[in-house]
This record gives sequence, structure tokens and C-alpha cells, in this order.
Amino acid sequence: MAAVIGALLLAAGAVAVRKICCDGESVTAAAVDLRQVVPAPASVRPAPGVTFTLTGDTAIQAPDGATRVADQLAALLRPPTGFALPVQPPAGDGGIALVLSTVEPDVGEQGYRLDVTARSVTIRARTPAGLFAGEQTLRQLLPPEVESRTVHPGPWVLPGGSIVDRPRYPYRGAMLDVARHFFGVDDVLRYLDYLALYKINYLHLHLSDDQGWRIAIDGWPRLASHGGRTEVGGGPGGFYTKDDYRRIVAYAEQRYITVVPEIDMPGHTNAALSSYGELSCDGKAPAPYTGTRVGFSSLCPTKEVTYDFVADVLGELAALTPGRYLHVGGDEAMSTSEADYVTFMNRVQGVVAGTGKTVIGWHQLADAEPADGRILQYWTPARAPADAFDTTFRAAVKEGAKVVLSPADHAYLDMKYSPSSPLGLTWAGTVEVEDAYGWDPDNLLPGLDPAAVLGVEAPLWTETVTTMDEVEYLAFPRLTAIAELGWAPKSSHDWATFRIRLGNQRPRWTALGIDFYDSPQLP
Ligand code: NGO
Repeated sequence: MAAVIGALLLAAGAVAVRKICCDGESVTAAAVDLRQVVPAPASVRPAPGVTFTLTGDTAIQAPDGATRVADQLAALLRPPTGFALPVQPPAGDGGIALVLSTVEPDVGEQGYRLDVTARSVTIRARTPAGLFAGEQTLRQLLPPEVESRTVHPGPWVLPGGSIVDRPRYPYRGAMLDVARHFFGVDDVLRYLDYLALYKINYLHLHLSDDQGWRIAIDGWPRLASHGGRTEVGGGPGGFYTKDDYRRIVAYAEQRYITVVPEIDMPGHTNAALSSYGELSCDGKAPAPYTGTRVGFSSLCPTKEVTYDFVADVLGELAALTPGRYLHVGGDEAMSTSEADYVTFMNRVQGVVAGTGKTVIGWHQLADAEPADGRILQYWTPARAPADAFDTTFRAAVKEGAKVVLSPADHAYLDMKYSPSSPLGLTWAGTVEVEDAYGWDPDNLLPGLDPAAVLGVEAPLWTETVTTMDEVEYLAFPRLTAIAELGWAPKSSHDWATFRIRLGNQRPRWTALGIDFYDSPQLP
């Protein structure tokens, strides 16, 4: 029996380890394999036979600058272990220690070093963000029940060894479309928890579209009171008050995640036009729209009131947003002439700069003139890049634009997994887990200088998605594949081993209550 259990544990990414002795009885404990972490760390050195076991006597030591991360770790570990895990000032060897150290080599601003010996678990980083990343790794080295919020018997064994880790890209994002269907604050906070576990550090919120406007703007109150009351399929919609939005931003900040708000323009604006008819060229407010067509709406680029509107909206949003980016959409402006589009987007880029923020747009923004530090988010399927990765795009990159990659045939979480998936779209094809993982950001677009790639982002559009369970089903496991591409070193890219590591995450997702898609591609 013991042999059978041992074999099962190994298959689940565990290694059988030493005996723990209590009252003369011996129990075979198991530790997760140090090499099972997702995303894969930059370097892993297991210490075979060495383990650390959390007990009721374990304390968490942290210096002043790291008490918040220490409290977060304690809050995570207390419910499943039932241990007190007091947070204390540094007091020497033993237990769990968080160390802020400016001299730590090789970890950059977001990385960490984790050492597990028989006596202690130490995370060292230059920043609290790095310590927080190290905690997410520590979490994955404990048994999956660590994610449960009720007490489990343990034993809480960590594998011995050292991990030195830092991300491949500075920008690792996820996008949630709260416009097609509205998702309330609690849902967004939950999504943020999932992002944190996989070291994703940007949450892009798609706050406006034809079907709904989701953020209160004081100067233009009908955007929320009228434009916020619709969604795809005719449901009630909803919007964030400024306090709601502040709650989201604060919760993200505590997890070292930056919120990137998007107001999509000049297209995808029916909800705004329906709220204020003067923003349309004919001055008439269109009826609210609850279908899923794209490309039919446009702010009027030749009216001055349009620019007052843009300045007010982006000004209020910038004031609410501590992060450095504002996303201005710019995709599928099929009802705006090319000349008007360029004039409009040039002025919008100026408005963003005036708020002190840096502009991000979908890659069509390349048509507008260069703007300091701007980011183009590439979204066309990589299979057919010709129309998108054109001379304008190349010129924009030459002139300094950075690129975030979200190729729809790899990174769009709203594509169906297979033709029989109950949810999702298929315009970019179907995207199984191997498709989500099977690309290299450095080589996606032929001729794109890898130095221009700031990172990757996994968008989840919600035309077909109405509940958090459905969000989870489309996001897991694919979100973790994109997180892996953004963080793990290129040299670790290998589907055969990734699918095993990913398969071993399933008990964690179950413990977290995530309704994931049980892909036949994972063992
Ligand atoms: C496109 C379109 C969105 C859709 C999405 C659905 C972009 C950038 N614009 O992506 O409006 O919701 O596809 O997959």
C-alpha cells in the first residue's frame, strides 16, 4: 500500500521523503518536488533528502519593510495549518525568514532567492515585490491543501534546496473585459488572487465598449447611470463607483499588481454615444446595444466636444490610477476614416501625456505619430501577421514603441479550447493548452527586435462569459501557460515537462475552488 501511495505521490509531482517520528509511530511524509513550480524559476537546485516541516512552533521573521508581505504569508498559512505563525522581528536562525537585501545578486527588482534547509526557510529579495514573488513559490512547494481555508492535518513539508529566480519580462498581464458582461468588485478581487499566484503583475481592465460603460465619471454622469445599465444579452450590467475602483486598485497594489484601465476609442463606443448624443457626428444618441458585432460605432473626431470628453474621462481615470499606464483602445475603428483616426489618436496620445501617464493602445495605434514610451498591444493571430505587423507597425517600433504580445491564436483566453467547448469564440481558431504555450515571444513576429518586447498579456473577452465560474473555466489552465511564457527563462521552454508541471497544479485549483477546464492534454 505504502508503495502504491508513494507511486501516486510521485506521479502528482511529489517526492517521498524522510520519516517523521511522533510517539514512536513513523509516518512517511511527502514533499512537493522543488522543480514543479509554475512558472518555472530561473534556477533550481534541489537538496535531496533535506526537508523543512512547518510546525506549531514556526514563526515568520521579517524586518520593518517586509511586515506586510509577512502578514500576507501568515494569513495564507494559518487557516489550513491551524498554526499561530506569529510575525516577529528578525531573531536569528530557524523558522521562516524574509530578508530585504540590496546586495542580493541575480534577482533584479522582481525576483528573489529561496533557501530551504532542515532548520529554516529564507526568502531574500531586493524589494517587497520580490519577497511576495518568493512567497508564491513557497506556497507551491507546500501540499495543495495549503490553498484550503479549513484546517488539514499536514504534515506541512517543504523540499530542501535553493531557487534563484527573476522574470524573463517586466510586463506579465491579464485582461478582463468587464464591458461585454459586467463583473463586480469581488469577482475582480478573486481574479487578482489567481494572477498573484502565477506572478502576473498587470491587470488590464477593459472598462468600456459598445455594450456597456463601467466606471463612474463625475463630469459625465450618464456614462455610468445610462451606459452602465446594459450588457451583452440584455442583462442588467453594472459599473464601478470611484470607491469600487479604488478598492480594486488597492487590492492589486497589495499583490504588486498594477491596474491598467482601458477606455476603448474612437470605436467600441456605443454605450458612450447612447449616453451623450453630442458625441456622435449626427448629434443623435443611438439606442443601447446588447449584441456582439464590432466596428459600427465612433466618437465624432471632428467635434471639439469629443476632446473635452476625452480629457475629462482620462483626467479622472488618471487621478484614480496610481499605475503609470492608460490604455486607449484604438482597435477596430471601422467607422472612422483613416485620416480622422490618425488625427483623433494623435490628440488622445497628447491628452494621456498631459495626465502624466504613458499610453498603451491595441496595435492599430501604430498609425498615430510616435509618443514617448508608448506601448502597442499586438493582438492579431500570429498565423497571419502580414496585415498587422506592417510597415507602420515596424516604423513605430523603430521609433521607440514597446510591444506587449497577445496573439489571439495563442493568448486569447476567450477562444474555445476545441470545437465542442461550451463557451468561447472561434474567430482566431481553437486554443488548447499546448497552443497557448507553444510560442516564443522573441520570435512571434518575424523581424521584431526582441528588445522591443516588454512582455505578454492574456486577454479574456466576455461576449460568451457571464459568471466567475465561466471566467475560471476559460482562464485555467491557459492563463498559467501565458504566465509561464512571461516569467520562466526561455531555456526552460519545453512542452513535455510543462504539461506535467501544469497537470500537478490541478489539486491546487481544486483546493482554491477554481472551475478549471480538465484538458486531455495534461497528464
Ligand atoms: C478582438 C476585438 C474585441 C473582441 C475580441 C474577441 C480586439 C482587440 N478587439 O480583439 O472587441 O471582443 O476580439 O475575441
